[in-house]
Amino acid sequence: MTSQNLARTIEQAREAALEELRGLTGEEGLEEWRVRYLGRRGRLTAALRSLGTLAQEERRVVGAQANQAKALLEESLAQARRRVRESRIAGLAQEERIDVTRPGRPVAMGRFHPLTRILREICDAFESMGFQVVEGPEVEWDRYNFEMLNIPRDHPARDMWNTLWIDQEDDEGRQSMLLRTHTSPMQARTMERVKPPVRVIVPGKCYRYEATDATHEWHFYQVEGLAVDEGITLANLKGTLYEFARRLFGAERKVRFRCDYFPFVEPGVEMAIDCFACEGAGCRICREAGWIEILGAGMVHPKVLEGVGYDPAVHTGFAFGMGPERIAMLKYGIEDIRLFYSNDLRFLRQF
Ligand code: FA5
Repeated sequence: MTSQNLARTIEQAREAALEELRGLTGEEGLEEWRVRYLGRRGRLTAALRSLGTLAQEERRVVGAQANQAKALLEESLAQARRRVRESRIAGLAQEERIDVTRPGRPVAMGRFHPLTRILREICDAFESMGFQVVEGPEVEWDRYNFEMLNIPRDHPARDMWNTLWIDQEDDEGRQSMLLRTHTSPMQARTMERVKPPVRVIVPGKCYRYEATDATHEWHFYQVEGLAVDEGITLANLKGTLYEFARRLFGAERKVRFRCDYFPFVEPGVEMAIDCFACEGAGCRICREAGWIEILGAGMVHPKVLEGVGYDPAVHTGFAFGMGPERIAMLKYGIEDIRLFYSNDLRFLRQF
């Protein structure tokens, strides 16, 4: 190649490169451009390599021209890279701009389910009187749910608890496993494990084969209480439950105890409070009775104590069981128990 031709080739490559560079806006395009003109096989590099074919004087002149062109393209590339980077940053800033004067988005606040609230209130009241919270299995043996509670097989008292049985037979081919119908099995389980004194409170889910209506669910909570020690009397039971009723329903509450029957207590009682809505005068909440029943209770039956190896001549105790759904219904004025389990936010947001 003559020196004139080579000088023209360099000139053309330089012009074409600068022209092309002006139209490039992305980093990838710039890299391709660099390879095409300044890379090992690039147009300008090829021209520089041909310098060796020229006479010395010509090589000096054209070589200087080629080096200038190379320096110019390198400088232009650096500038183009700066330009592309700056415009990318400007674009990002535009996209992510925060308008600090705009009102914030509302934060969705969670809250406790009304049953969680009432369970905590009940447990807190007893914990402050020295009771310990324990929990037990919802799938239970017949032995704990009935037998150890003085309700032998085929005893008519079993009809008080409509039972959901699990397919599990004992050696005699009789069903032996069930969904617990109350939290009372934890009385026997607790006493089997520890020696007196015992003071426990047991919140937990129970299941019964029952049709649902405004006051009945087939699954519901209970809170069981048990206190066993030397010299515990019915007076202790009354005092403890009276204090509980006052904490939950107000300091001016009165309580009423009447006889009731549960096979695992003797004597057995039901406890009612005077209606906190009408102060006992009679209203819709207490169904004109002036009193509202809130739980079953009694002195632990000697047979139950014997069954777990306690000596009823030395140790006595009281037990009680209540339904927190019904207590929450009274306290918050809820008319249908099914609302607790319907997951309706319009209901839940009121608590
Ligand atoms: C019992 O289950 C006894 N274990 C309570 C007890 C414990 C007595 C310790 C003595 C000593 P009862 O079946 O009455 O008793 O149930 C107790 C409470 O559970 C009821 O007062 C009620 O509030 C709640 N309850 C019972 N069945 C249902 C149901 N289907 N739906 C909602 N709550 C229920």
